Amino acid sequence: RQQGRANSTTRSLAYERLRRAIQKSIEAGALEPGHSLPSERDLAKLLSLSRVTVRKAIAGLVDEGVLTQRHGAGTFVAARIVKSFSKLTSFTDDLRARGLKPRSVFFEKSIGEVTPDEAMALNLSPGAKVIRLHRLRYAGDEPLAIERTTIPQDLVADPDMVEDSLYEALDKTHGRPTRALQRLRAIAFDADQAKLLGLPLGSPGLFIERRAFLASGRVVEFTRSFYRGDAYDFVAELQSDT
Ligand code: 16G
Repeated sequence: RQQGRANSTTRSLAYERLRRAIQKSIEAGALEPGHSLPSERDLAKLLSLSRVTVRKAIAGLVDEGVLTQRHGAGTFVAARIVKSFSKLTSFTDDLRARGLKPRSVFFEKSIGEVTPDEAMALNLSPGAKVIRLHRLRYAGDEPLAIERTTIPQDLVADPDMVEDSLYEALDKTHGRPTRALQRLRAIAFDADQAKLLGLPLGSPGLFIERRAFLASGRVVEFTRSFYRGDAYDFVAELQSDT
């Protein structure tokens, strides 16, 4: 028993050391955001550590949001995106500003009749036609968000005008929105969302609802975004009332 206790103490120290070493490499820029780590087995071999030690160190960093794991793809250095909560930007703008490559996979790009909810959000009459987009949004190969957008059809006549970015399509038609109202709420991803984003069931997410207005005052988009909680920081400058 004595022997067992000694071993487990040594192991817990080794795991702490490895955890700190990985953290330091990230801070020093030797391990860059988005880069993958060697497999558990390779790391154990490389560092002459047990797989239990490696697994524990990695699990701790995943819990802290320093590393992320995607099923079947491995472990990555988490790339947190810092986004202003008071600037009206697009997903594409946010990623390009950080040197990342925005990409979308569309599940839906269609024209249909407005639902009561959408009509209220977009100030449309019942029966009006809308364009619907349902997209999984990536930075390179990493999925970051799921978005469902509804736009009045008369503003972007053809859904195929949205190749990847909605705001770039608006640049070519009525211009981008100049104002927006936005609500943010914490959620846990459901099974379908977690699967799309390659995250464990119940992972935290940020639900963000946006109604954006053109300079004319018309509502141009009603979007429900589901951003990965482990990938985004929202920041804002605050001012006191006095
Ligand atoms: C952002 C917006 C979303 C907008 C999209 C347009 C948030 C929370 N949501 O994701 O409302 O529709 O950008 O981006 O910021 P796009 O021009 O790349 O399609």
